[in-house]
Amino acid sequence: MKMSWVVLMVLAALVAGVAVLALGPSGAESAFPGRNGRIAFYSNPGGDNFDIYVMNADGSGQTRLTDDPADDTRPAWSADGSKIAFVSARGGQKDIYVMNGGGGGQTRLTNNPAEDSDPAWSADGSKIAFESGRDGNGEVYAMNADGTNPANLTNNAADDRLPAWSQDGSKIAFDSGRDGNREVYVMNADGSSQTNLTNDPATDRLPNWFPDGSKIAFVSDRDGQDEIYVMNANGSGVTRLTYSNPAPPFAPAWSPDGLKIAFHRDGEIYVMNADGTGQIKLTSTGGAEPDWQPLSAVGGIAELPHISDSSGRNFIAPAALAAAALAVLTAGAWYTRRRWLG
Ligand SMILES: [Ca+2]
Ligand SMILES: [Ca+2]
Ligand SMILES: [Ca+2]
Repeated sequence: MKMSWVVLMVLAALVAGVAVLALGPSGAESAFPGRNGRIAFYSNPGGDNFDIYVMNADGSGQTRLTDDPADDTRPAWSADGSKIAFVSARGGQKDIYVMNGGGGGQTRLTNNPAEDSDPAWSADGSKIAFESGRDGNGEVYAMNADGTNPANLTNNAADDRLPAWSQDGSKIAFDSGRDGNREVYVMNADGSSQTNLTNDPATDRLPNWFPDGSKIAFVSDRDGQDEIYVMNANGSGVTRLTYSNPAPPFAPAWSPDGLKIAFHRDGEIYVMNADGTGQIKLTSTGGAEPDWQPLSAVGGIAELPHISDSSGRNFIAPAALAAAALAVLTAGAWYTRRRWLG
């Protein structure tokens, strides 16, 4: 009898993992700067439907936030870490919803028979980008954060999807098949100047901004199977981060301090250092499309881990932040935004 339960548990875990993978890789939410908070993801440990979960950055404290019989997927934290946009089919079709970070106040934002998916907040919280097929093919839209005034930003006959809003609000990265294979594009937040960043015959997709907007992580199969890469925001300096054998990683999501990247592999959430080393598995009952909560400096610097630069200015960072990483962070807009702390 005991053995039967073990077999059933293993089978249930396998089914959950397969179901997570069947939804496909996605999750291009931006990484907004701040302290590292919790990691949101979606999972189906009971094998019946997907719900949104959060956990601490070390995998502890896994907590379910939604409890609806329909699938709830693709969570995206707001830049101030207070809200989560997500996708739910609870209205009979996939629409964008929003809730408080603790799961309260679940509110529907879109109501369209086409599939609306992959929400991504603007840094000031006033807008949410998403993808939808409502105009006949996948397009990236932006709407007010209350769901009003959705506008088609991409307007291209190919499939455009997976928006990720840069931390200064000026750019939206996305991926598109308009050049015959998937490429990571960037455009201005009003949809102008749509530019191919990857220009590679392979499948390039799933863009996620580094918290200061200087770099973009993405997934490409240019070396034979899907792996996580990083490039500068103009497409230069492509660097491969993962070497997987055999299961490929998907949906990279930078930590708000820029030192870690969460992703999913084989239907479970992992985290690694930003250079690809130190990969650690965080979940064991399924998980997909992690997004890392930014925590703002609401409590003042005294209660936060912080360091000082050579001119004596303080900013939030892990106490163990290496000098090399400090140089990168102080060169970016992320640092400029936080000078007031010092
Ligand atoms: Ca559900
Ligand atoms: Ca399109
Ligand atoms: Ca490509």
